[in-house]
Amino acid sequence: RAVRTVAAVDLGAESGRVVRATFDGERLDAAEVSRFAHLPRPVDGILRWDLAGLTRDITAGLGALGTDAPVASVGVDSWGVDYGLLRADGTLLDAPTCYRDPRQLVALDEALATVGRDRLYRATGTQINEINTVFALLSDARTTRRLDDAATLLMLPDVFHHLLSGSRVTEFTAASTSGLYDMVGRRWAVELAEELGIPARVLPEVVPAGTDLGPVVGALGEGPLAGARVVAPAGHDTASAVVATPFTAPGALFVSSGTWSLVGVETPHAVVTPESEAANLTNEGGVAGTTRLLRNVMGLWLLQECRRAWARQGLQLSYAELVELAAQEPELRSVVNPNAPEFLAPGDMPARVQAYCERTGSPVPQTPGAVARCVVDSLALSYRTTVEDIAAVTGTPPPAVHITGGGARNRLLAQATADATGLPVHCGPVEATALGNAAVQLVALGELADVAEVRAVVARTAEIRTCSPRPQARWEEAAARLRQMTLDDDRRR
Ligand code: LFR
Repeated sequence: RAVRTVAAVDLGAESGRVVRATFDGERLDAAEVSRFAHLPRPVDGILRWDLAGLTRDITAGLGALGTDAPVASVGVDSWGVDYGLLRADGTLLDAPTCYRDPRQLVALDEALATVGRDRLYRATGTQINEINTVFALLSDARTTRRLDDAATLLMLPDVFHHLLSGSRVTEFTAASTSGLYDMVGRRWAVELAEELGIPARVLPEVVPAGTDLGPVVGALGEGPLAGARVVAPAGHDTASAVVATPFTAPGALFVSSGTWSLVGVETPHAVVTPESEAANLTNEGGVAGTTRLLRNVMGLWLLQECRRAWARQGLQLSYAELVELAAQEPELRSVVNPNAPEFLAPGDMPARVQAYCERTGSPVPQTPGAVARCVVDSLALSYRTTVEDIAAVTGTPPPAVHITGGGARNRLLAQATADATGLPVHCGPVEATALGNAAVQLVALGELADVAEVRAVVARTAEIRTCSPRPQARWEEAAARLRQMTLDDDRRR
């Protein structure tokens, strides 16, 4: 059987990569062709992504694919919620804004005052979270003139699909992160947009994952991508990661672990009930009609921001060194609510963790190892309370946990997750997102049958490590403390 090659562009909030994926009928392998760091910066008073830099780095990465093996197709996935705006002539209006801008919290309050929490949740099935697109658009409408000239909104992966092929549509999984898409009715929540003063005319046609968006155009269409199609994968990175999660049992929990930890289960339908609303669980679109019922738990962002803060003070610690130091610290000494609002924006994260401990009466962690231990334990505890909330809403406790993404390398976090949840934790694949992106392209090309086959192929190809739980009463007590802190933080919001 001939080997099929596709290119997956996977954009994370801190770095992006271009991956060459090959399928030989047995194995699905991913080889990184290039990786590039990027950072949002303020432009015109709003934190924005470096669109020009990303475009340059993606173009260079695709150029480096080489011409040895023909590339059948290319697709882009990225973090959710952010978007670009096209003018009527198809040019991009300006650089896409970043969901970590404090303007979004202001807009969230305005939306709550305008239509209320129930309306926002019931019209969409999306958790109320300041990062959602709807709040950025509300802020655009009320504080800028951006929307005056905007003809079409494209979710971020589709901004790059547009640059590659000229397409002007948005893929479903990406649209589902907006907080403006009705996950039950499967259409834009047009009425909600209008009630909020967001012009519904900018909301584009939505297409399913696996849609052929046309040939690669322009200079790129003449290099390694000559003859290649642009095929929309599951544009939302979390959706791509879950496609390539080799679940060992029905109803198992996924933790897609990168900048964020997305903690949830795959369900056949959106779950929009008073219970899911009270638990603020979100419904995100998956491939082949599925939904992910999940919560955004803070992720490795906390450790990455800590590393950046220490580096500014002259202390360079690799990620692995930091985890090593944390492993030497006693567990559960200090616990924070990792989802507290003060941890969202970039800044001096060790100081914020210390201040949180001080305020809530935990011993204040003094060393990098102690701060990192506190973060790891707190994340694991937050996974546990999310498991409990999901089980209460679905009525089915998950039998196991699958951690994918960069966090699947962190053994300390995996063991803490097993201990906190009392469940076996399977780690891997680390490159789930790129594999899932490629796999959906391969399904569209007719090389793989469906998601079940994708998962079977990933299970045979990837290296999966399992941690067994060592349940202890201390995790119970700590989880109760986390629940209390979460209630207090929600009251402070
Ligand atoms: C993960 C992710 C989450 C989304 C957050 C912000 O990378 O896509 O799913 O909620 O980033 O976009």
